[in-house]
Amino acid sequence: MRKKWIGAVILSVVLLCLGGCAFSSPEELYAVPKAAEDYRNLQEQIDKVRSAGAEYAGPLFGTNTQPVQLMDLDEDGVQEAIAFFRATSAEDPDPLKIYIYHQTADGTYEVWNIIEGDAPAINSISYEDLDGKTGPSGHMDKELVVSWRLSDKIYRLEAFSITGPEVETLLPAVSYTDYVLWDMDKDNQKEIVMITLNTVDSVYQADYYDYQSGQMMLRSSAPLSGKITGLASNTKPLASYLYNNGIAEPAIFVTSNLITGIITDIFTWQKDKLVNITLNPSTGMSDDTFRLNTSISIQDINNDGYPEVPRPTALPTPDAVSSLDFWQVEWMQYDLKGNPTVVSTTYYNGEDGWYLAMPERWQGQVALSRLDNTSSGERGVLFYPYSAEPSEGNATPRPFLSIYKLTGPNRKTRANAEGRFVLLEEDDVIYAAEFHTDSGWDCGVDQEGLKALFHLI
Ligand SMILES: [Ca+2]
Ligand SMILES: [Ca+2]
Ligand SMILES: [Ca+2]
Repeated sequence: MRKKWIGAVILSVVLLCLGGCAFSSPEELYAVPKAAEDYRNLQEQIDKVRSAGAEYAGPLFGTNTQPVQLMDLDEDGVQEAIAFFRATSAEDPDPLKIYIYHQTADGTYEVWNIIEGDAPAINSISYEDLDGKTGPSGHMDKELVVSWRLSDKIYRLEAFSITGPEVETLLPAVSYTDYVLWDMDKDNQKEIVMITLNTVDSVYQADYYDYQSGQMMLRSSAPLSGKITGLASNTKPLASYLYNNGIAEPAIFVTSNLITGIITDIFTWQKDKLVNITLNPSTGMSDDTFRLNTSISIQDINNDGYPEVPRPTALPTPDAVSSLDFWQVEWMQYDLKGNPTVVSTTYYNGEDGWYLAMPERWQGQVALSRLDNTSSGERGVLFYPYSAEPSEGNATPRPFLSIYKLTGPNRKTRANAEGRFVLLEEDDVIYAAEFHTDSGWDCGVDQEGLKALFHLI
């Protein structure tokens, strides 16, 4: 077979520069290093397209952004080459071209097909099995899912099946806001779930496209929460699982902005329908997942493989002025009916990159404040005993615990200063803590206990 690796990379550099592409390294242009002869054969074909008036135009986002990608689309054991170009002529009505090359038995490449698009750029490309068909190798062959980028906010999704020199359109271009490929119905093929937010026509929904008799068919739709203003910019739609009676159920978590905060809709496939399991039918909103704090993301906080949705509540400060600086977070797991369970409660310090699992007896009983000394590389959080009832007299509250993030020189000395002990040490950061016995409150946790409660984000 074609396994002449030696010298391939060096030769590639030379050939690429000869090809007139002095700006990009071969790693940027090619998905996988290739044997020298194969590379030359492919480059010959690519040069033909370029010299006829085209430039490289790889997808802008996603995991596959090189302008030349190698992928065994038909699963016959030989990789196809997929090359992305933009015609330089302004006359071309379909300037974007996706060339699909097949490697023949003698090692040369021939054009199998060309997919063309009328858009300024390709947003992303994915190779996934959508139709459940297998290639000669017995593995599932791969379909092409292309996102055409019409503008900053307008994308169209199109899916193609490549069976030898034949290209079939499985999904004609559909406008969308975001999409996820995920096996929602557990038949080992991925479906397309498209999220559409159209504030002009008030369309806020998720659409489920599944393969049926040669097409990706729209089989079911479910509403997102009403009143959303857009998808959250720091949390992409997440394809994962719910834990339901001991079984992992596929689910998609979509987090969106509201004027006052964020909200998460969770979609599952149940009884041949796409269901927004968190949606409260009487309000049209996933009220239970609403949160003011937009900076704490969905994550698998307890490392059990299932993501949890954060439910943050502001913690008080010692002078009882509720601030929005300190957050206690209940981490919620949802079952298929949309019923939540709290799997963990933490004080979450996103700024300093750590969180502390909150012992039950602390909940509702502690207040927090900061003591930062940035010039010496010290960021501290102080924990105080707290009662919602106003206390008698004006005694200054004393903290029962301090947790420090220490950086800079002599951090080791500071971590081991009188009363302090190390919680966790990294390359250039030490997390340390100190119990203060004069607070008058027994927090019920010792050094080892605190180390067990302390985690990095
Ligand atoms: Ca192939
Ligand atoms: Ca499926
Ligand atoms: Ca989890």
